[in-house]
Amino acid sequence: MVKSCKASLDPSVCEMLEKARNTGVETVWDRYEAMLPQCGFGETGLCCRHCLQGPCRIDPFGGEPSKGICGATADVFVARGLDRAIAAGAAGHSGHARHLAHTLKKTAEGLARDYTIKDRGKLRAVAERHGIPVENRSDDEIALDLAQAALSDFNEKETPVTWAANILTEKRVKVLSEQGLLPKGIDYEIADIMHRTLYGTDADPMTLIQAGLRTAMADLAGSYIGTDISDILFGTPQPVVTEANLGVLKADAVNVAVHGHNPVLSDVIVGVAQEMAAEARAAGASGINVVGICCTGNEVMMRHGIPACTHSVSQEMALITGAVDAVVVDYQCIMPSLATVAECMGTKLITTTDVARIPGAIHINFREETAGENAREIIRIAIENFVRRQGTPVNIPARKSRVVAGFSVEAIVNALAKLNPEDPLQVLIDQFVSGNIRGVCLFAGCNNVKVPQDQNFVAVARRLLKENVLVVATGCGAGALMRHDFMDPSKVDELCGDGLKAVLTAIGEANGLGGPLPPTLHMGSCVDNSRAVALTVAIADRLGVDIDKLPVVASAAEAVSEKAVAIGSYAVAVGIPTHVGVMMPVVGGPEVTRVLTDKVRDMTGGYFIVETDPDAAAEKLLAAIDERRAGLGLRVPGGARR
Ligand code: NFS
Ligand code: SF4
Repeated sequence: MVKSCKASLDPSVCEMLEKARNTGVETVWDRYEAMLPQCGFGETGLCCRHCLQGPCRIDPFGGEPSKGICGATADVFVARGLDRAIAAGAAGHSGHARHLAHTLKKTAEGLARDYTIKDRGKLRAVAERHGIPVENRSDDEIALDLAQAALSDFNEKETPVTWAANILTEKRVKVLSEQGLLPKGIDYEIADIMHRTLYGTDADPMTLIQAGLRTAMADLAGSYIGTDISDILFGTPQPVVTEANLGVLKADAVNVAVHGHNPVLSDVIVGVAQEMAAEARAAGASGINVVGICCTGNEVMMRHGIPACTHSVSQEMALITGAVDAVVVDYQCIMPSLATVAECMGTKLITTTDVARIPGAIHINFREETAGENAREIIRIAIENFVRRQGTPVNIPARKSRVVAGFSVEAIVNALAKLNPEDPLQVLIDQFVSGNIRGVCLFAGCNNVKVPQDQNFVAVARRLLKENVLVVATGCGAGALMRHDFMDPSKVDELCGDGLKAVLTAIGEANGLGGPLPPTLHMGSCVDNSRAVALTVAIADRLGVDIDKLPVVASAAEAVSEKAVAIGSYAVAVGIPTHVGVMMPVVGGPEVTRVLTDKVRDMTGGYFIVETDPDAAAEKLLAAIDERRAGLGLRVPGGARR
């Protein structure tokens, strides 16, 4: 058995990679190696293809050419590139949100029989936040208005996007409005970026950055809508115990991996799989084992305790086990290479949405109106595949980690209420003041093939936990941490500093867990970074200060997707120091780099920390936390740290 490799910190991944190499199956790491050396112009953002006179590239070392053919400078190149990345990310998150809004609408109209309103309390709470009357009204009436309100946030209006203006502190809304960073409409801002980055349009790096941050706020709005409606339709997460890593696959079961993002599909599959267990047993299987990959895995883990198979860069490894009967995808972060790996390994790849078709996959046109039927068809394909694969050996690495997940804001507040029913947030605030909690760090985003998988997440989180920083995580960042036992309560002793240990234990015990909460709190998928914003806003409101005063930081330690760029940018817009652990394709623009890592502080209070060395990144995040502690007049451990 292979214990370690350059590709990943996770021995299971190394084991599967070895198998792939021995059997000649090509993986993401092979393709990365074949790509080296990567283009230095592109890597620093100094390549432009925005018109047909290009491509143009600028010398990153200040030599010639120093401008594009049209005269665009390095800063214009990188600002335009950044803007388009943010727009693409916002389009992804808000496309997901729009899908959910339509599902909610169809549910309320009685057109989607396989969906119900699971969390009536949240429906009412969200409706009230958006000024929708709830008194003496049916769920369906409220849901219809809410779906309509969400959909109308996509278009340009006289007033700003409500899912941006209604979810923040009053002070933050004022700051954003003064800086021109409140989006007018989600689709409007995305289209505005495409307009201003068109050949010969905006050539001022500052207005380009401003538009980028405004569109990032539209990304937050889309994400927030995604979380709100998912909770309403599928339930608001509460703590669940489950497991993670390739070891959750079962050789004798029909293994169905749900991959992608939207619970509209995966939540129904989870339900249908339970109903169809007998059919699987009749085919000789021990049952149907639904496992998650990437963010849809996080969605069903948070709500149903479905185990996580793997995340992000190691998605091919799930198939390399030979045990996955079907991998069912909706959209986003699905490597096209899955089609080839699936073919080699005898897995059925099933695509389900029109925006994400993959040649070689079976396509099932998943619609809300026929959701149950579609899900049954998918499970049946998986059962047939199970029958076919009997007799072929499978290799499932044994390793798996215990995971306690499900920490929605509602769940966190409930847990705190056991210690202080009148004022749950006061519990956290007292611990901030005492220094038992030094600050909060959100780990988010992906695994990047350029970084040994999980290395940056694990190194930074390990250091911060020892320094009593409360760690919350989402997306594939949560995936990284759960694979290395950071969500196993029994690891609190080993991983956390004494102050944090005391807090996690007190909360855990008050909640009858007979021990601490896990070292890091899993808040959900990437759209659920909205939950981290909501928690931060609640704390800020409770203290009567704005977000940019709080000792709260974020880290996308191994970012990949343009969605991660959009998330990082909204984190900066709402006032949070945000670490990115891979090279951003903006560093070729000196002025833009200066603005994003420094000057933007004057606008929003947040800023980017671009640092590829994880130890240095941890130090910088701690320094950012301590600077804010000092600003609030709170004790800084070990005196002034800088
Ligand atoms: Ni976020 Fe989630 Fe993962 Fe990255 Fe992709 S699945 S939405 S983008 S890779 S964290
Ligand atoms: Fe070159 Fe300007 Fe065209 Fe970009 S927009 S490809 S810099 S001429």
